[in-house]
Amino acid sequence: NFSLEGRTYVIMGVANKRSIAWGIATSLHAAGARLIFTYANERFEKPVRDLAATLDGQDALFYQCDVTSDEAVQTTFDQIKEDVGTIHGLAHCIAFAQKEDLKGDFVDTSRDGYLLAHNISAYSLVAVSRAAQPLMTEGGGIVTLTYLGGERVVKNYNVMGVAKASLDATMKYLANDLGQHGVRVNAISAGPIRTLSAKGVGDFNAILKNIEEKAPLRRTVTQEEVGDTAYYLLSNLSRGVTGEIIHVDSGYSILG
Ligand code: 0WD
Repeated sequence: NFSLEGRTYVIMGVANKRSIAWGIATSLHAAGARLIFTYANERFEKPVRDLAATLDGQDALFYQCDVTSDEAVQTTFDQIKEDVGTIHGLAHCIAFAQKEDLKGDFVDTSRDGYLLAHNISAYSLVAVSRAAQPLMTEGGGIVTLTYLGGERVVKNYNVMGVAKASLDATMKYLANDLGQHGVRVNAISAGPIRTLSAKGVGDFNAILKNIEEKAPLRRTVTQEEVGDTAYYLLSNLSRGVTGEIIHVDSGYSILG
């Protein structure tokens, strides 16, 4: 039940070695899984291929998939179906908002900025789940990444917090739809981690420092720690768990 030998997982959202998606990739690889990587555009193809080449004995596959296009998402999963047939799960590690919407007052968010953040960060989970579910012929797991800013107001997180609230609800409705097909859908609420995307959030260093001072574990979390929880959620160990948000955040979310 611990091994992912003979199982295939799609990992969406590796931008570089700091990406949370990469932490998930290394955890699943260590458990014996076969990996399929998708990247948003050709700019990320080489970095993703180079990273995957560092995984010993991994025979990974690579596909371009811009999640803002339903056609691109469908084409990607059609191609994966043709190339490998069955998949056992998917990690959705994708989000985007305009930098100007990640500081100042939320009330100033433009309609375009609001829609863009929701399109890439929340709707994409619907599009991807719809396309991936038919490939999970032996059942499977879908994991997405969320953040505390969707549950409460976190300074500067603004429109991304509202998009994460939508993502959390999206995850639950999908869990209800896909459960009958043996597909479980869950989210990991990660504590702040320094990544490319995190750079866009205003005063991110202050957010990290606050965790080190106040979180029960008095430290921030790592990509690997998020990766190991994704491994749990994508393995049989969590077979009774769906529609759940697990906080991997040094306990910060329990604080008032
Ligand atoms: O503190 C953090 N870093 C946290 C991140 C705390 C809690 C949650 N998260 C979430 C993020 O919101 C996101 O959903 O984790 C997920 C992964 O984020 P990350 O690992 O922090 O960020 P990063 O390494 O930048 O990967 C995000 C990737 C993009 O990278 P770029 O360089 O383009 O920003 O999301 C992908 C892309 O690879 N992405 C897309 N993929 C397909 N189609 C698209 C798109 N249109 N747009 C962005």
